[in-house]
Amino acid sequence: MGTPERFDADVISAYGRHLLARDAAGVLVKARPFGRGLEIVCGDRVRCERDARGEVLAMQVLPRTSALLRSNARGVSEPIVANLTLAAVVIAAMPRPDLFMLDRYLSAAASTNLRALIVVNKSDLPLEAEEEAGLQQLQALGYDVHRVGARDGAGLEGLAQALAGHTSVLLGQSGVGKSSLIRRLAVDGAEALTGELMREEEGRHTTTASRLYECIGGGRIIDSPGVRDYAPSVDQLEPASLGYYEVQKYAANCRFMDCRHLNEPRCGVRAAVEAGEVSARRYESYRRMRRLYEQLQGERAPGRTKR
Ligand SMILES: Nc1nc2c(ncn2[C@@H]2O[C@H](COP(=O)(O)OP(=O)(O)OP(=O)(O)O)[C@@H](O)[C@H]2O)c(=O)[nH]1
Ligand SMILES: [Mg+2]
Ligand SMILES: [Zn+2]
Repeated sequence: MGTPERFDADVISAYGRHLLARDAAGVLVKARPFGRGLEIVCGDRVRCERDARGEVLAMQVLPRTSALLRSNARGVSEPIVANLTLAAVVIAAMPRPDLFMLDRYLSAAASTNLRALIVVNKSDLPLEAEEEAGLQQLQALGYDVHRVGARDGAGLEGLAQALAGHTSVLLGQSGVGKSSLIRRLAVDGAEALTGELMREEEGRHTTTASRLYECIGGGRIIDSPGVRDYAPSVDQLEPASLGYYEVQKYAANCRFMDCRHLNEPRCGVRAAVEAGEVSARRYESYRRMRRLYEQLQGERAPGRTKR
């Protein structure tokens, strides 16, 4: 037998040790990682080898331009998706949004210089006043909020335009309609199974693995499984502001350079909260994030390093 055929491919989906990749010609190939040490996620680019029996092995993960990480329960960082340029966090009136979780996604994105935007799906269902106010505060901070309806198609052109040219990921709680949006936004999105489709059969369908699609407006879009919670990676969080823009801004007024903006005297961030320039909810969110950050750092066994 001659030397194995070598080629690079994009990972469309990774589920356990099952990889679906696309080669330069656009052909989908099934592959599996070579050895145990490779951590391959949706969006990765891998160097492959096809052996004599036609089996494809991913030998190496090519350097990532970016990755969104999470902390697992032990405080260890794990990649969720790779090589993305934009994180779109999806919320909806149902299930009831967790704005603190939204903040944690936004702070992870900001900490890693990833563009972030907020998608409010199910525009046919109104949000509670409290959540509406929270969104307006985020908008005032500079986050774009897209109000869309996957069911009736409202606002989707604007969203497709915002995603054009990006590799984006849809993130958020289970049931907010990420896969339903993919079915509208991706040229090849018909395969995205949504709760609605499955209801005809039995129960609800929930996405089990991230999958990359081609976006109608250009660019690529990744559907991801819904989550109950999200904890950013301590390796990725910007330690001073934790990715909270208003903290970054008002920290310039703090008395101490290493102020954590909790109980320190003459804190510029707390002063801004008292003056009504920073929202009390976002400040509370920052405090929770600071506690989470310190807890995750503490939970790490000494000497444990990122895999
Ligand atoms: N009323 C309303 N319902 C919607 C809309 N978009 C999606 N849904 C419904 O929301 C439910 C969940 O949709 P999915 O697309 O499966 O949600 P998901 O975010 O992909 O869920 P996971 O895969 O579990 O993370 C389905 O019953 C959809 O029909 C909308 O614009 N309006
Ligand atoms: Mg889904
Ligand atoms: Zn401070």
